Amino acid sequence: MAMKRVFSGIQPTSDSFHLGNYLGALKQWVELQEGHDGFYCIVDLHALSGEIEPTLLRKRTLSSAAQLIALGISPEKSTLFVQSQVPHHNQLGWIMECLAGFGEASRMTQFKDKSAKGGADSARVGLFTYPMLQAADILLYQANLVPVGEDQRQHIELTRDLAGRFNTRFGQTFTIPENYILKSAAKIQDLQDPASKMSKSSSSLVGVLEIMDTPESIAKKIKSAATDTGREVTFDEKEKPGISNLLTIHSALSGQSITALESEFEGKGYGDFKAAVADVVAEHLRPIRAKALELLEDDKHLVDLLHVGAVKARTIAIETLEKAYKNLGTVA
Ligand code: ATP
Ligand code: LTN
Repeated sequence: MAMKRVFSGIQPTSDSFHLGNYLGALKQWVELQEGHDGFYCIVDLHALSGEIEPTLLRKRTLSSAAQLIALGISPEKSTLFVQSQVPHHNQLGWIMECLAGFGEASRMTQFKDKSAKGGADSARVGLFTYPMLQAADILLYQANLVPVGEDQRQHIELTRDLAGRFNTRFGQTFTIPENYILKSAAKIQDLQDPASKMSKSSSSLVGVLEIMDTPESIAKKIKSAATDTGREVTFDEKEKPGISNLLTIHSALSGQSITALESEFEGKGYGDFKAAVADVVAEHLRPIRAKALELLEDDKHLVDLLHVGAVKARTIAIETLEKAYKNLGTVA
């Protein structure tokens, strides 16, 4: 039986991915490489829906590639590429825009949230059409699985609806991706504000543990993490959101269960526990950061690797786009 195909994407919107991206999504990308045909895309065109800064975009695209490889995405096993190098994403994106209803697109909560942040008048059309481009990303590769966090559920549902609609009206063309929302994946909260998720676009990075942070910076951020009342290290998301978040992080990286950690730190204070979390995070990230920095020393090698990925991606993308055009009645 053919291997199932996995597709996922991440925006190059910051200098470093954070622990939430890693534990919530990227770790699963790495795991799914085994036994699956992985397509992993740095979605630079999606990033244009936010602030556009040319020098930053280039730097962050290469840094994203270096981090993904350092985290374990193998350019040999998987197809790692940059979205803008495969023009078929935009071509199929247009078709998806012509299938999606205005009302349907208006219900996307990510659009509502993000456009509300900057004031509805300053939101751009690209932010509105973003989910149709995302559907095109996925459908071009006939992906079976799309590993993403819970916040992307609505976009994946829309993708499934659009694929089904196309297939019904114009003939079988697209694989409808299975629901593969990473429920069990850790959801990591901001260290300073444990009520909000750790996020790249956070106004302050003090509560964001970045993959590229130095061990000193990690220790500092964890030390200053919001401290809950009481002094026992116990998991209680309501009463102790800060400590619970740190327990989740420790457990996800060390593999120790939360209950085991609670017993280990029984009778010890928050200080000891925070120091232990800082060690686990720093040790886990140390080799990843070192590998990413090494890769970033040779831009050309990284660019070459991404070109190889784009060539592989294009062959599949062309095939799907041609099928879609043919079924739509365009003259070849
Ligand atoms: P932004 O703040 O720019 O929206 P982000 O930090 O939320 O960015 P995305 O690029 O939107 O990150 O997400 C990449 C992947 O990481 C997605 O699959 C998303 O579900 C996951 N993810 C993002 N933040 C977290 C988090 N705090 N905990 C778990 N998973 C997360
Ligand atoms: N919207 C996603 C990024 C993204 C994506 C995709 C994820 C763009 N295209 C295709 C999976 C499949 C996000 O913000 N995390």
